[in-house]
Amino acid sequence: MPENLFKMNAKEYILPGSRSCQGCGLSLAYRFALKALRENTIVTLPASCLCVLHGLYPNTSVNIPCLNCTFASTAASASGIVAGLNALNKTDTTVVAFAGDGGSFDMGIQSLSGAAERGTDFIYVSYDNEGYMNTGTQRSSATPMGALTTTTPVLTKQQHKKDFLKIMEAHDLPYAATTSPSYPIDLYEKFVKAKRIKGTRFIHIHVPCPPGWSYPTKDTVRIGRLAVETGIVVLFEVENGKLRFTGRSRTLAEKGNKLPIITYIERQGRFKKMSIEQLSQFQKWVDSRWNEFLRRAAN
Ligand SMILES: Cc1ncc(C[n+]2csc(CCOP(=O)(O)OP(=O)(O)O)c2C)c(N)n1
Ligand code: SF4
Repeated sequence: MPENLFKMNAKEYILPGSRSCQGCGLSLAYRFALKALRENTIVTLPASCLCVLHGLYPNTSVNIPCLNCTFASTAASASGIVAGLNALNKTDTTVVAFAGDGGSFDMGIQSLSGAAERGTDFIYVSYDNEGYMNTGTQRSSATPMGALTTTTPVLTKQQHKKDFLKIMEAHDLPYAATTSPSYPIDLYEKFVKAKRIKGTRFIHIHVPCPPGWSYPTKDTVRIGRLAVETGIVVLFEVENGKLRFTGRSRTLAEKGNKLPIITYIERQGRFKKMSIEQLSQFQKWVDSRWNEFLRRAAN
């Protein structure tokens, strides 16, 4: 395991010329994930910002094999690739499905649930920029309460984010984890570990998005860190049902010094119409989830 960034795989799998926005949290996350996965990886992905990052045929900015699939079939296409590799007796290839929150929390959930129930041998990654960003910032079930989107333009989103990890945990996975590109070593280590495990592995990555969240492009890493510092995003992994905090979240859990969520909210234009009532509801929701994590990690 690398103790610092210089100990990571030095090879780059995203080439110059990616079409993602300046300051994109997804491109950071993808860069470190591919470094951890290395060669002998096949990625399947639906329409999304990741698809845009990959580029337009016949050009691509990514030098690993990939399949473009439809939203509803992401995990089903991974199952097909796994079956094909098995038929060819190729046991050294890692199959990875990489979809956005819209493609996972909303549109891809049924094929993902089916593949997870069958224990398909693949890694499913849900990268979460908390909206349908590629098509112009529409609300998804992963958008947090109080955020403005183009489909919640006046009153902001009224519901809390869907707890997708709980849904995935209900499938009794051998490995499920959350991570953030603001903590690249945490992210890298989780992919290295997931690659070694058999069966369906699930990784959720919180990826800050400057145009969708309305903050300066230079602040991506800071915004991702504040999400963790406030406990809105909790870094953890669940192996065979046992939850453990990782990285910065472990320190916060030990020291009990997480920040109030306003330090994260006030830096993003998407929350500019959030009401005081919503702010207080959001804080209560974060505190209650955090306490639940503390209880689970103690058992
Ligand atoms: C069945 C279907 N519905 C709608 C679209 C249009 N579409 C393309 S990308 C996208 C947004 C995807 O959002 P998400 O999965 O969260 O990924 P992001 O764009 O945020 O990376 C939509 C709605 C489509 N390609 N296929
Ligand atoms: S819209 Fe957001 S997630 Fe999509 S490429 Fe731009 S910064 Fe990245």
